[in-house]
Amino acid sequence: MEKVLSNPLKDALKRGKPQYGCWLNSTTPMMAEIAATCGYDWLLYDGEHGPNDTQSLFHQLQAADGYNSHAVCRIPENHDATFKLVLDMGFKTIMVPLVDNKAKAEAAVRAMTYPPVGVRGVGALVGRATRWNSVADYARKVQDTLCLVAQIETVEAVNNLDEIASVPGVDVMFIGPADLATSMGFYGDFNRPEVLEAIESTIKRIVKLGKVAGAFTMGDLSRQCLDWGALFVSVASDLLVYKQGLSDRLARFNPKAKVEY
Ligand code: 3PY
Ligand code: MG
Repeated sequence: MEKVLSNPLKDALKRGKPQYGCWLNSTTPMMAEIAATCGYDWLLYDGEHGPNDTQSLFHQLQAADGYNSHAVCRIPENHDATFKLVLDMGFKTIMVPLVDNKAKAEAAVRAMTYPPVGVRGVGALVGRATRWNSVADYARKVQDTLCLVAQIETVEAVNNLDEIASVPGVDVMFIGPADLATSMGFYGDFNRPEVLEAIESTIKRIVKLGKVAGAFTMGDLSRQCLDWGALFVSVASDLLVYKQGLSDRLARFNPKAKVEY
């Protein structure tokens, strides 16, 4: 079980240790707990592209507590009220989609920080983050244990990379290849050479700027991103592994089985 006022993922990244993650879109506590038994450094609960709501995020977080995989929450948008909800639940690492410029990065940092610096509302004493008022001094001590992962996934964000990296409180800059490819005009196709070149050069620039680089990857791209200097890399997706595993199993016995759409 992870201590309330600690963030082993952030600590490991500071030490330059690669952290391998799994993307979870299945939205159920049982699937989250199964994933937590596999030894990933982090599990991402996807509030942007999965049918998650506040309750499902909360119950997955509870189910997978007690294992060693750090919980990361991707929120649906860069919105103050959403940060507040998931931070009060006890998520400490928050991924924010579409951080395209400095103003959006600063807004995310403010949403994760208590006044007078930021705008996070004070209510964690009735939340799981403080184990319901069991952790004294939470508000004063929590900030260093929070980790902000800003998604770099548009041409605009790549163009504004230096400015975004200059914002204190942005801990990780994380490439979303699908949105980046689409923003470059190649609808979702992140295997195109132009997109792979953009991913490589962006990771290398992030590292040069002194920030931790990350990327959503699968298969060969995971290895390449690690070789290019990324430390925070997703290497699996629960739903894609599930579907592939079920299809492969059936194909051994009935290679012709398929469903028409
Ligand atoms: C993307 O590829 O756009 C992501 O955000 C990763 O899911
Ligand atoms: Mg994306």
